[in-house]
Amino acid sequence: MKQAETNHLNVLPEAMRESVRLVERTRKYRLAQSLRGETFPSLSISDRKAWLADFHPDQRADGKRYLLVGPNEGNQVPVELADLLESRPRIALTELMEDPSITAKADIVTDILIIGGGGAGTTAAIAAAKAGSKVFIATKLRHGDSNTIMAEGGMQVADQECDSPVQHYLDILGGGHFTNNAELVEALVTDGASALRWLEDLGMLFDKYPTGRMKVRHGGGTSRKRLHAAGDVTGLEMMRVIRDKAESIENITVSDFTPAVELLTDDDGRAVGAVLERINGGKPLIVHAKSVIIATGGMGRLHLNKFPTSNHYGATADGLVMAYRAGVPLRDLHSCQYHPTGSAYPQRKVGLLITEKFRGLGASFLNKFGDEFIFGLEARDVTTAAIIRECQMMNNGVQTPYGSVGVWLDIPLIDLIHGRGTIEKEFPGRFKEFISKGIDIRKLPLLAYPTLHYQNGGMVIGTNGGTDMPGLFAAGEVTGGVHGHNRLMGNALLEILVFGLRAGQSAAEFAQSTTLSSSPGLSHLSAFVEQLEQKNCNPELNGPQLLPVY
Ligand code: MEZ
Repeated sequence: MKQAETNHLNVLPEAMRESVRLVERTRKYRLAQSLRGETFPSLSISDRKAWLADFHPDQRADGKRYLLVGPNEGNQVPVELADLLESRPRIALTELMEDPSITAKADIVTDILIIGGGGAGTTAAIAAAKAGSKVFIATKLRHGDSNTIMAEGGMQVADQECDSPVQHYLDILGGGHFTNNAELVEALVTDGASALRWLEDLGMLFDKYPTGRMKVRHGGGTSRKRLHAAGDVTGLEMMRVIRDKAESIENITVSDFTPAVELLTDDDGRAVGAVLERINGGKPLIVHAKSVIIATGGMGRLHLNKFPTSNHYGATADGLVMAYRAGVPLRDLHSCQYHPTGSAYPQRKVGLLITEKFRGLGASFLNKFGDEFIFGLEARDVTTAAIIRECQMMNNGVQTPYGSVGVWLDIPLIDLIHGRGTIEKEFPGRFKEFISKGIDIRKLPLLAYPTLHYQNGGMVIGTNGGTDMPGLFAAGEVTGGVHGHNRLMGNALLEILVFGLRAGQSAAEFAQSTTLSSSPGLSHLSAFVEQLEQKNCNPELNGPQLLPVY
């Protein structure tokens, strides 16, 4: 082969180069197959079940423990989460727990307190303000810093002629292995088209054909093309318009760098505000509110099972911890999503998301011999199990010089299938990210291995976002039920809109039907600490954790 034709390989160590040459050799067969409209065969149902049971990280016997106290006592959950749910309150809380006169005095009074300034929280704020409420958003980092902005490949909405909300509903239930809350799924798919229109009206720039028609793609486990994207920065673009809208509304105040660390409840067992810590130091802030919405996102930064993560730095399960101590039940916490394609090379990019949209446009999975081993658009949990099996059991993974392993995602195939320039146009974010490390994804496959991506379970909610606790609502990744034990791509961005809007509206209705409480306090927290003591739990951790420990 001529020098110029192989230069793109020089960025890789020799051992990996050899494997890429095999990928390049098999590429023409896969191209021909794709042009004939053929795909690698899907797995049989029995293989799916067996591979999930044997290789999915959720099924590992280690890494979990039983909860000893609280509404989910007796449930097995990941150790890292269990330790936080049963942690001690943060130091700053001690004085407040002992002296109720402190929590009785408010620094901030509002109709609705929203904890979390990502996609779900900000959407809820817009809905609540529209319904006439005064809203205060307390966010841990800056407004918008969240998993929403990390979402790349798109949002599922059944708005095409060949599709329907029913079809979408069936895909979600199947993808979740029928463990979903069907009413929540129905709400999600029913509101899909109006949520999409809402975003368009806010000015979101979706990918479109010159005729103005939306481009739609396949995601894993979907029976129809219904992924609507903005390049490979869909969440970032979504957050741009939602944040701009919220910041233009007078009734919404946003407080950056002030994470909530505990809910305030009253003598009637109602959620009536929260204690906020100031990241930059200083006295905690006491917020009194008529209703509260938790929208704190997920827990990827707990690095369950020691996996890398695609998540934002703020994803430390804070909302789950606060809700749990206040007695709100959680569900499906044993179930997490390990996205099949986290980056596995170079080392500085390990865990970074390589969007599923690459597979939606034809990129295939290959082992170290350049052989395809799984259909690229199986549901996520199955694909993840297949990659781990290929590396661990078959020993067919590609070794990196850092001792890690991965499989190839053959991205250059996309330009061959769809025409030159497609990769740069459809994936501007990832193209720039990797070219900065000398890796040209138009020419080189990327090495991938599963990365911790999403918390499938969370707070139990109803279709209006309400919880068991009066005055407490929740939306987004902090909740459970919509996706059951496995979320399909693109349904998280839809969820934050649909349930953000619903929770915002419902919290506003609740706030309008009530008055501020006269007894905001932390008695639920003292009771929780007492339960820990009764069970001889002696936690070392203080929670919520707020930031990852590295
Ligand atoms: O919904 C997701 O998790 C998503 C859009 C991820 C991706 O692969 O891009």
